[in-house]
Formats: sequence, structure tokens, C-alpha cells
Amino acid sequence: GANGSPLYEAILTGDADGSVKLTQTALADGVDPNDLINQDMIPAMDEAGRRFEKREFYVPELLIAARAMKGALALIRPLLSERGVEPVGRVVIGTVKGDLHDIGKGLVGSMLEGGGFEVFDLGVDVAADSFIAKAVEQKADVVAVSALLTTTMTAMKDVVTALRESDISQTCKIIVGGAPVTQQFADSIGADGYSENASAAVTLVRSIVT
Ligand code: B1M
Repeated sequence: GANGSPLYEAILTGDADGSVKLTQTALADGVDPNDLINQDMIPAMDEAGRRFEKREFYVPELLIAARAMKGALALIRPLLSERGVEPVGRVVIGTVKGDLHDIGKGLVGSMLEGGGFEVFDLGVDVAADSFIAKAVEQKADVVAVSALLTTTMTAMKDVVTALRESDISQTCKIIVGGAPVTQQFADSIGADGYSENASAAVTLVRSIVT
């Protein structure tokens, strides 16, 4: 594969036990968790997507690759979330209505927690009203919406509209992201921000809150 490391191969082939063990070993050896994510894990998911397009993989293969990735991410999450005492701000995050992809959204949430934010993760297939109800309840500073499908990213506009019509329209911002989303698309639906990846999302939310 593009990377070919044992962890990359374990995730690509959906070997959940292997990916967990390899991640444990790498972390014990002092490998930077961000390197594991960016050099092995995300490239493996990208390759799974390429194989899916070429009809070499089907949905079950994507599912087991995702399971292997999530097992490894579960080990890394606590390392990303060594936060201070005072939360820097509150973020409501979720994947947009109709969309079931949760790995990228989970990564953004974990990195935000690591950056000191209090994060409320609503999961996947989240309706616009649910985002806003939670944001109102928690007096959130930012609503963060993820979409992985060209067919669901359009529903992000509904979340923007619902926020603008809510009581927190003056205090809460909305950011969007996910593979098919671009800065241009974010601007076109009137979102307050866009970021390409999880670490850029932390920088973005920080710049919004401070
Ligand atoms: Co799906 N899927 N999938 N899938 N799947 C994609 C997205 C696809 C690109 C694969 C392909 O064809 N190459 C394609 C979308 C095509 C398109 O619309 N352009 C696709 C398709 C077609 C589908 C189905 C329609 C397949 C079918 O049933 N026929 C179906 C739809 C189901 C639904 O949602 N209603 C489907 C289903 C699934 C599974 C359930 C099997 C599984 C998801 C399991 C899960 O999430 N628990 C799955 C998977 C695994 C993928 C791929 C292979 C991997 C996704 C992933 O986890 N990537 C994916 C191909 C790919 O992405 N290369 C694909 C790793 C993750 C870390 O990256 O989520 O992009 P990502 O997150 C990044 C950035 O995008 C960003 O930060 C993260 C990294 O730093 N980011 C944000 C994400 N959210 C953000 C929010 C932000 C900021 C940044 O601020 C708010």
C-alpha cells in the first residue's frame, strides 16, 4: 500500500486485534500518536475508500476497516485529552442528518478535548434542531458539523439556518468540515468557519473563542 506499515495493513485488512496490539506497542515505544493517526491510520482509510471506488472493497470491508481504526483510536484518545482544569469553551459536535460516518468527527472531538474544550458529541445522523437544542442547553460557543457524503453535506445549510434563527445566534458560531466540504462550500452556506482536518479544527475553534 501507500504506506505499507504493519498498522496500515492491519487497519486496511480490518484486523482489529492486530491494530490494537500494534498501536499499544508503538505507544510503548514512544511513537507520537499524531504520527500513527496521520501516517498509518488515515492513509489506510483512504486506501479503503479507493478500493471501494474500484469495487475491490464493499461496505463490509469498509466496516471492518473502520472497526479496526476505532479500536486503535480508543487507545490514543486519552493521550489527546490530557486537558487542563478550566475548559476553554464549549463545543457541540455531530455528523449531519443522513450521514453515518463518525471516525473523522470523533477525531475532531477528541482533538478539541485535548485542546481544552468541553465537547458534547451528539453522534451521527443528527437533525439540525438537535444540534441547536444542545447548543442552547449548554450555552455552546461553537457548533461543529461533519459530513462525509456529497449527498448529505447540503443538509449542513439547515443547521446554519436553525442556528441563525435561534436564541444563541449572537453568541454561538458554526463550523463545518469533512472530506467533501471546502472553504468555498462553507462560505456558500454561510458557515462561520471551515477546517480541513482535526488539528486545524482546534486552531479554528480557538481563534473563534478567544
Ligand atoms: Co463511506 N463513503 N459510505 N462508509 N466511507 C466514503 C466517505 C467515500 C468517499 C468512499 C469512496 O467512495 N471513496 C464515499 C462518499 C462519496 C461521496 O459522497 N463523495 C462513501 C460512500 C459512497 C458510502 C455509502 C453511500 C456506501 C453505500 O452504502 N453504498 C454509505 C453511506 C452511509 C451513510 O452515511 N448514510 C457509506 C458507509 C460507510 C460505512 C458505514 C461502511 C463506513 C463508516 C463507518 C464509521 O464511520 N463508523 C464507511 C467508511 C469507513 C468510509 C471511508 C472508507 C473512510 C471514512 C473515514 O473514516 N476516514 C470513506 C473514504 C475516505 O474517507 N477516504 C468513505 C478517516 C477519517 C479520519 O477521515 O472522516 O474524512 P474523515 O475526517 C477527516 C477530515 O475530513 C476532517 O478531519 C478528519 C481528519 O483529520 N473532518 C473535519 C471531518 N469532519 C470534520 C469536521 C470539522 C472539521 C474537520 O469541523 C466541524
